[in-house]
Amino acid sequence: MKERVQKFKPIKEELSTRSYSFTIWLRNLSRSKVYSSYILSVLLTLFIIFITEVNTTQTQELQADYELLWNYSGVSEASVSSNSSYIAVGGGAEVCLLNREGEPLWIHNINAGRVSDISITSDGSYIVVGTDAGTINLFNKQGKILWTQKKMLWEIRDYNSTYSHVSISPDGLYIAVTVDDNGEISLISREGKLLWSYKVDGFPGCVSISSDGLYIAVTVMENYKNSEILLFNIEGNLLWSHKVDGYISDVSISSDGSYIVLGTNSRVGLFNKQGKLLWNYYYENVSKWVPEEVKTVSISSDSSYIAAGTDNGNISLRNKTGELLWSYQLGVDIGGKNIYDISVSSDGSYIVVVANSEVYLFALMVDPIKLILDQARSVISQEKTKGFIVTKAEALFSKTEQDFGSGYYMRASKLANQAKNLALDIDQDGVINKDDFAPTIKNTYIYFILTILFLSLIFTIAYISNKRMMKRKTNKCRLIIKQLETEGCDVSALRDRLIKMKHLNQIEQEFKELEDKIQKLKQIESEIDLLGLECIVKLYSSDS
Ligand SMILES: [Ca+2]
Ligand SMILES: [Ca+2]
Repeated sequence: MKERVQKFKPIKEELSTRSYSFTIWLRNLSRSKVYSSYILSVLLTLFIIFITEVNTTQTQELQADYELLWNYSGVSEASVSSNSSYIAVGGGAEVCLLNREGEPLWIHNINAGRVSDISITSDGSYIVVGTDAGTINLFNKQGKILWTQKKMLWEIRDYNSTYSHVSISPDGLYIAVTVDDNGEISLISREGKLLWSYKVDGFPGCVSISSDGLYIAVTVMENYKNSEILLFNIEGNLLWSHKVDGYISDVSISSDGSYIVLGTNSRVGLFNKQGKLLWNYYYENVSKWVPEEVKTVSISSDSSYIAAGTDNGNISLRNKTGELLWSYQLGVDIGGKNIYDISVSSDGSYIVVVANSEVYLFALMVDPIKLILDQARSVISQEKTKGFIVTKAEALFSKTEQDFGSGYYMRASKLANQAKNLALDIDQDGVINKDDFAPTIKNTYIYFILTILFLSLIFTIAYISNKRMMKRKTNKCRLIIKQLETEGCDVSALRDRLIKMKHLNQIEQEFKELEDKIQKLKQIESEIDLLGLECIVKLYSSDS
């Protein structure tokens, strides 16, 4: 046994050398560890890409500042088209369409009742008017009354009711109506056909339909203490409902139905499409006993801006996260006007407010927007002169100018910032052109490729070192086998097996077994030599 240990000593020494340790490390790496480190690196690279993408898509929040353009008397309800080209207003029996300058385009006197609600399509093509005499009327842009719904509902159903609230989808295809007296919510087509009705337990109040007409938000007053907000789909199925303490004064849904804003008592609340309350903003009490009541709310169709008006004349504009962007106090000299209707244009550039029988148009101040556009324009031309291809930025900027010309100031400012960012960082990897070692290729892609190359290198080194080690071991085995063959042993089967082996540890095992066998054979050989032939004959005869 001693001899065997000594014989293996040189191999052990070899094992302890540094180069061998590195080979072992690589060999281990070539198995399970390398896969986990490979996956980890890929995930890390993807994470970097994700972070960079998120960073580049972030847009600057504009600090809004509005100015009062004009006001118009004799109004109780108002609704604004997408870029404030048209403002439909109603007061008493009069329905009027105003242009952006506050000039009446036409005035129409309805036959029965007073205007209780008004809603205009995004392009101003259709105006739906609800009255307290239980009628709904559809007007076109020219002021022609297309139909009046009274006969159908009153004759088919045997009750008198008041259409208190109406909302037309911005494309004008659907009109959502609530009938408070009989507790019904109805959806009517533009042609005046009743599509469905839904009976609720209580008095339905405000209604708001999304741009694509796919969602309808309705408020219901259950009793004097509790209200409820309901969301329906286009087929009239109730998607969810949410109970609210107190009285809900107004509801407004964004274009795609993603957000629903609610005005109730002294708070404004924002819900998502799934009915989850995202945030609440509470107004402080005006006096010790009287809270500031939220009377009206409106969300821009792009869901970026939420306007709210209170009975104390407070107008506020918030972003989706609830952060206050702008606020204004209407009628400070008379202790605040009672705001009862508010309507924000599609991109938040205009806010129409109705208070104390007057309609006010607030517009975003254009000078700061002009400045943003000028900055973007100069950055794009600068980058162009540096030799960067800025066609994407230029295309976006021309859209920006179009938007600005059409009165979509908020959108124009956002697009201008995006165009500027696109020109400054043409590959949108978060590194500006002048600091970017590859301005036209996203750096994360380069890092990703480098990671792949590095891992491939590790794989190759591990593979080669493994192969070398195997070769060394097999050669050693071959030598022993050869020696055994010259000594007259038949080891052909063992030789074939060793050559076919693909794994190092398998060869090592075989090699060890082989060494053991050789040792045993040598031991027997020496024993035979020592004992001599006589003893063997003796042993043989005693065994038998
Ligand atoms: Ca870049
Ligand atoms: Ca780059």
